[in-house]
Amino acid sequence: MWWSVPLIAVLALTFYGCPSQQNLSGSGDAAQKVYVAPGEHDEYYGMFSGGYSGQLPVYGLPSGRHLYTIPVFTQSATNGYGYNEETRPMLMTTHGYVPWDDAHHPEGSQTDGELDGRWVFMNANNTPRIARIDLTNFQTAEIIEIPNSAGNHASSFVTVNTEYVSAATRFSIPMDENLENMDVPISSYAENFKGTISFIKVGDEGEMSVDFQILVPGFNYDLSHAGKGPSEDWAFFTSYNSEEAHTLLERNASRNDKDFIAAINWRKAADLVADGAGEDIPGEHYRNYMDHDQQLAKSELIETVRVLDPEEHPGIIYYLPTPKSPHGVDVDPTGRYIVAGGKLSSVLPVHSFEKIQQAIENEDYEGEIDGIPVLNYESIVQAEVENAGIGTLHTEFDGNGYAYTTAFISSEIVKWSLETFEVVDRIDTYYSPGHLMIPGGDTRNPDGKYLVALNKITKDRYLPTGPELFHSAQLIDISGDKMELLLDFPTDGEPHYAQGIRADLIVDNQIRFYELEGNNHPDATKTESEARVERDGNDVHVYMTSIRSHFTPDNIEGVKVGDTVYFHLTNIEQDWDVPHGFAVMGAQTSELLVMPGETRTLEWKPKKVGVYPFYCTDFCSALHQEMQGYVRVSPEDSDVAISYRTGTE
Ligand code: RUQ
Ligand code: CUA
Repeated sequence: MWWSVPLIAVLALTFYGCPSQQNLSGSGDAAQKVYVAPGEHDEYYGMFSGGYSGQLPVYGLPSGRHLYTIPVFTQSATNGYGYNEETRPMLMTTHGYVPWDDAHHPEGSQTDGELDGRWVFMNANNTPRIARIDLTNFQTAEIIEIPNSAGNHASSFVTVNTEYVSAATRFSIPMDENLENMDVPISSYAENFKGTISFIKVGDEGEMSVDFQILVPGFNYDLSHAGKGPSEDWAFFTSYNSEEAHTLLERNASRNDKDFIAAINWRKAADLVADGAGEDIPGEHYRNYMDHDQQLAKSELIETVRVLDPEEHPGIIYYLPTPKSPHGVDVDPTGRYIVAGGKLSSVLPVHSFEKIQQAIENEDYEGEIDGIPVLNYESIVQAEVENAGIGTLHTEFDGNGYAYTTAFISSEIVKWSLETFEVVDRIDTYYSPGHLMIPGGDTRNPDGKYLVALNKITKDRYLPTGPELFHSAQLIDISGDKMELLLDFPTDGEPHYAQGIRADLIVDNQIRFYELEGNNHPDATKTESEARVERDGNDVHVYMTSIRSHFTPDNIEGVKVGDTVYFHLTNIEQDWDVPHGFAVMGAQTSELLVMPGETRTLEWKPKKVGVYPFYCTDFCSALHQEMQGYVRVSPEDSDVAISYRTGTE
């Protein structure tokens, strides 16, 4: 019909026109609050998990500027992490080399319950691992695999003095000392599948070791947080699927009215283990760490793990009944309240640590599961927050007596009082927030100024980019009575949790370059006069240097088809922010990006006869384009001898 086109156009405009115009009231004011003038620095580092990117993108807050991306569980072509020979061992596991993961929960190291700016830990969900990232150089310093675990989701949360980092199985699995006995029908879930909750000890230098695991019934352990203040010896883990279903969980694991939070007295368990309690069972796992001296990653295989069975060690774990398939578990700054995200619950339950202790003392149990006492819900619950939104997931705190909870389904953040347990404010988010983050918001001392909503769905917030859209973060001002939306910014990967850390805790400790003198890499070349090429059977080692704007050597002959060539490149610059890159035609790995004072190695197997160019990939000087060279590759049976030079004919 003749009128239908304009009418549809009008309707379309009404419904879809200018969607981004919503909620822009007071935008001049909001812009002021997030404006960080050119040359000025942000007040906070925002460390956002990359989710399925496996990385740790870093944003400045409040500006939302993307500062850096730290490669963690996934190879990164940007700087060669996981591709070059020095960092490949970081991604070693008992499943072989695993160059990808799904990273969920970054957590800053703490001293006395406050962020101390030393490290960030982050979990790998798929092939269970925990990484420690060093904040002096923003590099992954260590990755430890978690044995007897599958789906390391309830991780990596720290205790108040970073004594431990926690981990737990999201997917329970068959567990037996004998590998053959792990081959069981899936339908034998209830009988054969188990979970573990792991405590990874963190040494003074940050070095991690799996200290002990607690054997638990085969539920799905979802999230965790350690206690603080009065509850600092405890850690809390939500679980769902107390039904122990193994198929169609969306229905079969949603039957019970309540599932459990596991409350663990980690201090008591640790003391028991220190006194020799528990049993060592097979639990092969890798620990990979950066040897700072040699600037290369090393892997060690550890064969066993200590486990504690709750039946034999009463007092280390209790179950807190919690409605219904809870997700997040968060402890308020005073350490008195434990808040559970009630995914399928109409109220938001808040447990009291004091009441939990009382109930334990009175043996006020409603039952027991595999030796784990189940406390009485009525005896431990402090309050049920009403109208906290639908699909409540995660809670953070502002340190001023308020809690903020994300509601995924009703797409909002709800602010409620820790005194009256009543909702006092709510704000829409765009759209469907998962976690939220207040800098220090899960510590004893939050900075209650900003809140970041980590949204799962973006739709109309930015220019469209085809079927796939980046997720979105929203910065909300929480300094007043009313929350105020200040800023949207797209995020890389899928941020789950994030940590906001005051910049002044980090900036002063930054390493600007590596001292060449301290470089004890076995293949380092510290001066141009030491640069050389050596043949060792079919391996050719090129000991090479870079400095603005040339490589030494830059002409290499005598390589043959069938050789494996190792370019060991040392960047002999000693200045901040002068990396050099290295790439050679046909290389089946990424470039190298080498920081001043660092050595990195690229493996290359030329397949065809020819002369191959190599060049610097990082724009380092006005003569960066001149920073290039050639390798001549001769036939397999050629008798061209190894030779090399720079600047001579
Ligand atoms: S979560 S799906 Cu942290 Cu809410 Cu991972
Ligand atoms: Cu060195 Cu470009």
